[in-house]
Amino acid sequence: MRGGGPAVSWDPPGGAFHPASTPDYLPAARMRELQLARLQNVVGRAYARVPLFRERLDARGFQPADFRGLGDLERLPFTTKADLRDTYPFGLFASPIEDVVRLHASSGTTGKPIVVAYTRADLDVWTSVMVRAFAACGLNHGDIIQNAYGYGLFTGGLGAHYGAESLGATVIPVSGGNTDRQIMVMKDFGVTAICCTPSYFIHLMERAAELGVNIRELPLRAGIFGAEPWTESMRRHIETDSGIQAFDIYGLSEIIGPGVAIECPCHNGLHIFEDHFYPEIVDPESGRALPEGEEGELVLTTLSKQAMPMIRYRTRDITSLAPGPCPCGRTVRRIGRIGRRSDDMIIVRGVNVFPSQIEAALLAVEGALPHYQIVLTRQKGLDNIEAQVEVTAEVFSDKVRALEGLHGRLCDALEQALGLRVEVTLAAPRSIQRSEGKAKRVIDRRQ
Ligand code: DLL
Repeated sequence: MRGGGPAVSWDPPGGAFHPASTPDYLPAARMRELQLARLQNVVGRAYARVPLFRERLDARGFQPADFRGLGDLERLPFTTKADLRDTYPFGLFASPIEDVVRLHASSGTTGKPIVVAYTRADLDVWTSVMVRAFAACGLNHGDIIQNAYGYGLFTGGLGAHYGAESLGATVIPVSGGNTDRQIMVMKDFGVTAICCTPSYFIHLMERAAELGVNIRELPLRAGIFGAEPWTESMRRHIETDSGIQAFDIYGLSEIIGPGVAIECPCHNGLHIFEDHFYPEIVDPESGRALPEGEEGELVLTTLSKQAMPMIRYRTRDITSLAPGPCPCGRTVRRIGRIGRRSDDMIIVRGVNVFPSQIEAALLAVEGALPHYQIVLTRQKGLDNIEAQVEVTAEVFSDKVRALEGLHGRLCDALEQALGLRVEVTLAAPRSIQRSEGKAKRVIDRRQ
């Protein structure tokens, strides 16, 4: 279980894990050498075993042997989600099915899911990056980790599970849902860290308060939150109300699941486990590589995946490579928080709007809660955008004048942020549906 990449070290059985011995601290030049060797290997493997990739390389007149430097990556074709759909279910596998020891799937917005595969060695890599991810959040042997990511075809549950277990922490595989039981577990089992989506944690905080449980008085000190976009305002809300430290974890099924990148306690970007996942940032329109610091679409290449290598996978997630070193001492590069996807842009009356802009604007106004939904409708050919946002019980039971004041402030904040008048509806506390996994923020009724 503890393989997957260069050595990582633990004290004798059951002892503490030492992140300093991981590739997170490799000098950049050594990391580039390692990446090049692994890239050459993965390109050769994909060429030999994945017909779609071979056809595309042949069409370009490019042979794996032509791959001599990291700069050659740009000469390779992209892989997209459509490629996964078109070859459903097993068409991109580079290992025979008998060597595949696990399948996961991610539900698409339409039709069939996309299927992802792991060999034994792939699972070991996944476990090793999740160990490093937890360690980056300051967790170790002795921590009690409540894993509230869903177990099943979703990668969150099992991905976090094996990482936490291999770290030597005590894992509670509670999975998502059953909120009252989650709170009982958190309180009775002395949980020190929790893994779930940020929106679900907010729901847990709210329910805990209703049940008279004060999270601040529990040993809980860290949350490993990801699988959906969230904002700095959301982090502030979580940290202020619960007293825990909130860490952002990023990943996607196509690449491995959770554990592609994670924040350290400096919270200035997410460290990529770049000995296994090679990052590029490209212009989402032209596909051209962008320099460090510029925002664009994250493209990832797996460097060690056997069962399903992904070459230049277009994640559609928009971010940038953070410049400069991190004070934590890790040398691996960082990406900025992923606030949006290239495909979650809403166009309303000709204005481009991202849900994250709406979240940031709403949460900046006192009295608004981080429970909101965006509803799009079309009347007589004209688009309408409505933001439904819950307000605190005090505000809701307050005088009409106070409600009107808040309504006005929210409308103004949104107009300023988006350059668009948004219809705001103040919703009663608990009236917007809570999610146990990824929150559904946008309801598009325009079709
Ligand atoms: O969400 C894997 C995961 C599980 C990540 C648990 C973190 C924690 P998918 O279901 O394939 O995999 O969804 C991947 O979710 O392309 C992003 O758009 C979004 N996403 C994941 N993490 C973050 C994050 C898992 N920290 C898609 N911030 C990705 C913003 C995120 N978006």
